[in-house]
Amino acid sequence: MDTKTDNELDSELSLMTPKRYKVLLLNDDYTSMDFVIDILMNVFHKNYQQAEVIMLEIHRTERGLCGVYSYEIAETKVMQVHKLAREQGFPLKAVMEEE
Ligand code: TYC
Repeated sequence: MDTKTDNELDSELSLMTPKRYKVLLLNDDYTSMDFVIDILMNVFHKNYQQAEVIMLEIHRTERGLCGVYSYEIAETKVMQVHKLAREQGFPLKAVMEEE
């Protein structure tokens, strides 16, 4: 009988499981606090109170978690942040990291 080891089963399951990606915003000295709050509400669907907490966390610690998504959705969020920031003349950066 073909019996798979626990390690083989674990690695098959992990190959089948789609990876998830954190999207983080980075602090800078020029982007306005209000613009970061707008981004968190409009791109990451936070309410005002949640957005303010996350923005202040980034301001204090240099980066903060905005959400966790599939690769394609995370990539799209990063591009949306950069496009909106560029349009308003802000240097705001977003990055994605495997969870
Ligand atoms: N540090 C910025 C300021 O003092 C505010 C800021 C917060 C900028 C979060 C970027 O991701 C950021 N205006």
